Amino acid sequence: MFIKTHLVSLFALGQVVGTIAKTVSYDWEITWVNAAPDGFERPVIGINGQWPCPTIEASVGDYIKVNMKNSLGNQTTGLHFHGINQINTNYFDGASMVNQCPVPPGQSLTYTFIADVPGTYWYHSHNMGQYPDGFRGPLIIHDPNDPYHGHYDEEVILTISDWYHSQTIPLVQAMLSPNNTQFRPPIPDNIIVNEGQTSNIQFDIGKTYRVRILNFAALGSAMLHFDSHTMSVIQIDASYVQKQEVYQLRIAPAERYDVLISGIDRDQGRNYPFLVSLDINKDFQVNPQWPHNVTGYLITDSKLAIDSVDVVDVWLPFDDAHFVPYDNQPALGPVTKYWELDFDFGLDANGYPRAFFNGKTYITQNVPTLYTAATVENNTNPAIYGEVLPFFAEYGDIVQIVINNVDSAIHPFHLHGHTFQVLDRPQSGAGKWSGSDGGANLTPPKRDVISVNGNSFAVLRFVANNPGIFLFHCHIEWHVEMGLTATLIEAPEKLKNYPIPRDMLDSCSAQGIPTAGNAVGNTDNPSDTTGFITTPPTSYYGATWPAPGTTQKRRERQVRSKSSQSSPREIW
Ligand SMILES: *[C@@H]1O[C@H](CO)[C@@H](O)[C@H](O)[C@H]1NC(C)=O
Ligand SMILES: *[C@@H]1O[C@H](CO)[C@@H](O)[C@H](O)[C@H]1NC(C)=O
Ligand SMILES: *[C@@H]1O[C@H](CO)[C@@H](O)[C@H](O)[C@H]1NC(C)=O
Ligand SMILES: *[C@@H]1O[C@H](CO)[C@@H](O)[C@H](O)[C@H]1NC(C)=O
Ligand SMILES: [Cu+2]
Repeated sequence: MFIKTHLVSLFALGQVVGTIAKTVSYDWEITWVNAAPDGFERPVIGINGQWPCPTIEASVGDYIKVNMKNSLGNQTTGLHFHGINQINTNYFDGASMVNQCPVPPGQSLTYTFIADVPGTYWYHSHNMGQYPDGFRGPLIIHDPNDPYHGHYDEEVILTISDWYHSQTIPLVQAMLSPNNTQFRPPIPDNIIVNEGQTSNIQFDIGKTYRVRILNFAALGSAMLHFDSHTMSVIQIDASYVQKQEVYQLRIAPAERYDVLISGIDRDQGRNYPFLVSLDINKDFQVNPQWPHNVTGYLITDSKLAIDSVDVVDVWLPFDDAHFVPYDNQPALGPVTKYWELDFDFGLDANGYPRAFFNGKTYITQNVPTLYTAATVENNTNPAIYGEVLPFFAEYGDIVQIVINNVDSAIHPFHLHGHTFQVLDRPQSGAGKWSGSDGGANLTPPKRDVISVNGNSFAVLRFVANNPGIFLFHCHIEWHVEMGLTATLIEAPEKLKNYPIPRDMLDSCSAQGIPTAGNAVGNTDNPSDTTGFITTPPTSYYGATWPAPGTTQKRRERQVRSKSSQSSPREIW
């Protein structure tokens, strides 16, 4: 039934783009494998016994279907498709305990969604800080109607990431300990490019290359420079822009840039270096350190030497608040909902380091937020969701997000389910938003991640036209684990009775996680907050399965949810 209904719309879309839509299917078994991307061998999370993880590729209008089996043995998992808006398929957005239950070892899930907007995306685990252990890969949606068709000859992918020799769990355990009074995140051991350390791109004189650049990092931004070649940026976070020449880019965690680079006559007779530096500074403009670099080469002739270096004295990357959207769309307005978030670090009630929005830290609850919204009659009552920092937007609202960063470091913020307009994003030290729209960009760039400078702010806008539960969070994965997340509850009236796929409900019941009711699974009296988790746990086990000490609690919950009559509507 699920597949059939979608086949109808798929056919219709296929006609619009003038190509035959197809389903691209992937059968993925998730396992531990050993890899040594920088020469140091460690266990990483791979797919079908391989690492790096494969690239998903589709064309606009296609269906992407991923059959995922968790064979990790000792951790739960899940998949999020970063930048895909999951219109009408909010249960496939993949954030654990938000849109789905984590998938325990031995269980499988199928994600099926439409490749609706062309561009460069990625997929990654959105479960307990798991993607820095390697579970991530590119997701490319090709555009038969690319406005830059004919401007380039070949495509290549360039992924960049920070890299750690320890696994996520011990790193986060050390970070979330009371003696970490400086709120220090784990510091990367290295930088990797295309999940390794040699990055050579075949580069023919006379050809133009579309380089799809992605940053998979958990902390560090990437500084990128192609020596005396300019990059012509054509897309940012899967959003077309007016072609913009740049010499240097700073690519924050989770951001994507599609750039064109041409092999010109001057390049003849040598292989050309490019430099990728990992930015682990709070603010790269103040006494920066650059301990991790990779030099890659544009190979014009493999018989020639590969030895020159690209030296950068000062990084002055293009200000990414100044791109112009390809469609010149003006700023949305008038604003009908204001969402202001002041972000800071602090200690929780037990003295553990946490990150706060408006004085509150995100605490994972016992029922996925979507399942609460789908099953509780009054789903506009914030109290039923627990400490997930809920914010409500009605269908059609024009929402303005203001994020005030009172920390001296730069943080990249991401909203699920939308591309937003960046109306204002001033330099470091600009202070808090003044409350006026002065300085707002009238044709703001659109994207899904924005770097907010230190002691400064950003003003973002989007239309609430995608009913669902969407996280807004810092994409420094370590800060997610510190609680730097809020929840957008979008068009709650359209979430009542939202259907949930059978295999997703199965992965909840396999762990005794309730699938209906308030944040603790109370279906009889959802406004009763008894039993809610209101302080963050004092021990951290990440995605460890089984989670130490939770067996008894889960069994109790199982009893409670079995006794209840209501459960979400299923999709078969
Ligand atoms: C905090 O204590 C743990 C051991 O209890 C130690 O491994 C860690 O290095 C300490 N961290 C800091 C910031 O002092
Ligand atoms: C890395 O590159 C930067 C230029 O971006 C340079 O200043 C720095 O010294 C290099 N670091 C190392 C360890 O070579
Ligand atoms: C839903 O909950 C909110 C917040 O508690 C309350 O203001 C509102 O009256 C409730 N609506 C209904 C229909 O009970
Ligand atoms: C799970 O298995 C991997 C691979 O053997 C191992 O490195 C890791 O420490 C184990 N434990 C957890 C909780 O991930
Ligand atoms: Cu952050």
